[in-house]
Amino acid sequence: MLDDATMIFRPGTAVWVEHPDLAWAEAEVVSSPATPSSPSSVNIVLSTGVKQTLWLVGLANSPCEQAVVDGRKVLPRDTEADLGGVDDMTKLVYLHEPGVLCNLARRYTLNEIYTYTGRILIAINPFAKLPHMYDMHMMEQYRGVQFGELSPHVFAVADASYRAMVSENRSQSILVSGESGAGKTETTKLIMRYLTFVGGRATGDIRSVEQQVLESNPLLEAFGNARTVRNDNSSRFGKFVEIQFDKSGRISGAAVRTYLLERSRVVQISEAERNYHCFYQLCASGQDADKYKLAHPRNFNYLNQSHVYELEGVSEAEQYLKTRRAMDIVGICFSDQEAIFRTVAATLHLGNIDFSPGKEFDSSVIKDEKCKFHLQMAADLLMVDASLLLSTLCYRTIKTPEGNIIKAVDSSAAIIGRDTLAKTVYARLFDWLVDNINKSIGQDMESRSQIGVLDIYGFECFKYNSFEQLCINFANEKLQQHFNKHVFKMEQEEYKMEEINWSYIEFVDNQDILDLIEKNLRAHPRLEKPKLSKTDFSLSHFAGKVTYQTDLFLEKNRDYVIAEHQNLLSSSKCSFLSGLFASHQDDPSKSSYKFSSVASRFKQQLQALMETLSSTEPHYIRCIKPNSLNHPQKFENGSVLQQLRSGGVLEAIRISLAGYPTRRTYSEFINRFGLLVPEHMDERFEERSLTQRILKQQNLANFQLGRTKVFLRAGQIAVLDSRRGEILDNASRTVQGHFRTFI
Ligand code: AOV
Ligand code: MG
Repeated sequence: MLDDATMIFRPGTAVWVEHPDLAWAEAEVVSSPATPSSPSSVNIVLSTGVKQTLWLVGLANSPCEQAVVDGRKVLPRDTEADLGGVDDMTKLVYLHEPGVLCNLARRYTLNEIYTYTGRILIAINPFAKLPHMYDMHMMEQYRGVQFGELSPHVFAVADASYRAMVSENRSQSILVSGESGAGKTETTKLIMRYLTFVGGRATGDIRSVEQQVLESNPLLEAFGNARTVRNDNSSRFGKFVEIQFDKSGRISGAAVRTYLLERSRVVQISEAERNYHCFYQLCASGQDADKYKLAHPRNFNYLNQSHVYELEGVSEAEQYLKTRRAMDIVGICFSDQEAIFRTVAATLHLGNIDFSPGKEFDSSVIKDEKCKFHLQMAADLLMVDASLLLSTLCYRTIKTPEGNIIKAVDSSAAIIGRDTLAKTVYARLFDWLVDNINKSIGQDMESRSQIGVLDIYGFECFKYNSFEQLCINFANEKLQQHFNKHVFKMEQEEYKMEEINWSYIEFVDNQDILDLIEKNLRAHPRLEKPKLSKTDFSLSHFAGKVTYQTDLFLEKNRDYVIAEHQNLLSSSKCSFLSGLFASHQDDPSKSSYKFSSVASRFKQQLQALMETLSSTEPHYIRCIKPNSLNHPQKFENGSVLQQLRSGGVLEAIRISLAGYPTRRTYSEFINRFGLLVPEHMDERFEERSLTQRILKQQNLANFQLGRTKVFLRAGQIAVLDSRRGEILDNASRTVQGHFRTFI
């Protein structure tokens, strides 16, 4: 926000005012506050378009409304801003919330979906295919071109990271974030496509490293993406892909790391959502579906909890073939492919095994003949003994000092056991796919430089927030800290380059909340316990306050395989399946009996990720979802603002505001403000000293003169603009006066 004392509310000044629907609305000052140094109330008139909306939404009685507003909620507006917007926010005359928002909205209308904020790329989801935006010609255009020379583009970021890696021999990372449906995965794929374009060998080999890297995407999406209410192709896991390059800048290997796959979806889906795509693909696969006795998804418990079976514009049968093709390219042999889909089919049959209460107390029996069929099918496909599968589900072994006791479980416990088995098998299958992709593509151990691309869930705040949201938001706090440090460093570098003094910039970081989550949730200003609930707690994250419900925390945090399930699956005659469950027995540190927690594993993974990232030069892409309907050309101010806030873009601007947010080359400055010193404009002037003269003459002191630019503190440019406005007004009045005398 601007420095109140220096903000001048001269009548006629163009301003932004806070607005309940539009976030910020255009207005003009009618009369100044009593004392300019404490502008508690300012009389403004809303601009024509806004008046109309106020009137239509019933906030005003007539379309021409004046209002008295709190002066602290009024910010200066640049009336000379280009209607097409600026391609870099740092070029804005006023770098503040409404300025940023209005710039993005103007650009979005023109299908300019990319905008820079310095080195950060903001990408607004167009929800439509933009012609030629990502074709070969476009990739060629961006190749080797200085960052900032062409219009902002995801290819420009990819190219800058590639060139920096080649020339400086330093690893790079591109961090893509944003809320669900904002376009992270699509952006990540475009980056990978660009990197394989500049770093590929162009051999035409269908199983080249770069093809394998690209094909890992559809494969992981088939098994790890699903339809949610927010996104038809929502990634249900986080992903970090490291592409390795050899000395000559050619791709020589790659590694994929994944984070926190949502396991619960395998057995439970909400209305309007779907299970993982692979289930529907297999059901639509024709011969293969027949082979595994599959039918329409509506026949399976794990799929029919929601009534959405199809996705708009998607043929599951075609997708199945694409997944198979991706498996071929990635190097999964035919027999493994068969085993994978057999396991997927087995999971569906498993979900149809229902239980009824048994004759004895707290026991269960299989419900009916249909369920017996599914039991047999599941056992056949998993290649395990059907009676062992049944007893695994209906009985539990309890260890006692006197020996093992076998105890029957009731039908609801049998169903929970069945679901746990399905989730375990699926999670292992997914991990196997990731491991296999890594083995098949191969790691280049000699590679000294890599480019890592991170596609990770953004900050989440729902009505009901559970364990997953805490993990996700914790990850975002970590990444935010990394981001802030980087933005701060970049600012300092610019000051250093311009040889100005920057030592007194304050920097607030979020270490306190990281400590709070990581170490212990003890009394802390950022922690609140709602009075009416024993189990809830709220955390004030950098992006806003979130209340977490802890009832399922313990259960969701458990990460071990039940001994009976381990025994059953390791007895499978299918070597693929027994392999999935065998390796852990050999490795005592990974013993499936040992209790471990999802949170501790995630924390470790995150730590490793942060270490990797800190050894790289980062590039940031913030994806923004312009509206909740996933429609093109619809820009919702409030929601975009919230995303800019949670993506740290406003934080970056805040850091910038704490220093010298306005920086102009001397000639730009003189073009705009030269008229303040007309007496000097005729002389042959030196730009730097003339700039100094203008600022001194206006009694401004909060500025620094760099080598090529002048740096101004927040609020200074508003003062200059206000003086400039006065001069222009006087000049036009004089002209009008002359004109009147003339006629
Ligand atoms: P996400 O990765 O950020 O969500 P996606 O990358 O899956 O979001 O994007 C969602 C949808 O938006 C895509 O399926 C496309 O239809 C559309 N889209 C995104 N980017 C573009 C683009 N550049 N051009 C055209 N359409 C685009 V999630 O994975 O849900 O957090 O968990
Ligand atoms: Mg995604």
